[in-house]
Amino acid sequence: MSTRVLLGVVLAVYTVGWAHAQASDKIRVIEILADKDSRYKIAGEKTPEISVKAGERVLLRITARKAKSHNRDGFIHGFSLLRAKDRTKVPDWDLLLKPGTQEFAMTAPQEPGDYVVVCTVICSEDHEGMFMRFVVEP
Ligand SMILES: [Cu+2]
Repeated sequence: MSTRVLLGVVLAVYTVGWAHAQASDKIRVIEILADKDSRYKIAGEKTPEISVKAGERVLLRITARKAKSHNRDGFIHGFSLLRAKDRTKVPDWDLLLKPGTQEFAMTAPQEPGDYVVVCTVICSEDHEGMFMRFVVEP
């Protein structure tokens, strides 16, 4: 293979890789830890908080670590979104977590405002403290 052909191949592979990276950039990935101490955590944030645009598509990559207990189906934490003002559930945002890392492709609520993420599995005696602020911006 000549150097020129080889360069062409390298360039083609590079270009395809770049195009792929551009395409996947369109969906924002939000990494969350649902930890064994019954707390949500986001790397680099002292108080974890998620902020999205109304209707934005996001990929939640959630790693769950088992706390003291789990529910009958083996889920170790939950991840449910409620509207802050009346604590009503947001449709489709009612996730259950297994041990390990899992991904969920989600669409943010259309209504801007304050929301709260709550754990729906009684994961330990500290389960009530497992929540996180979630803001939808216009
Ligand atoms: Cu929990």
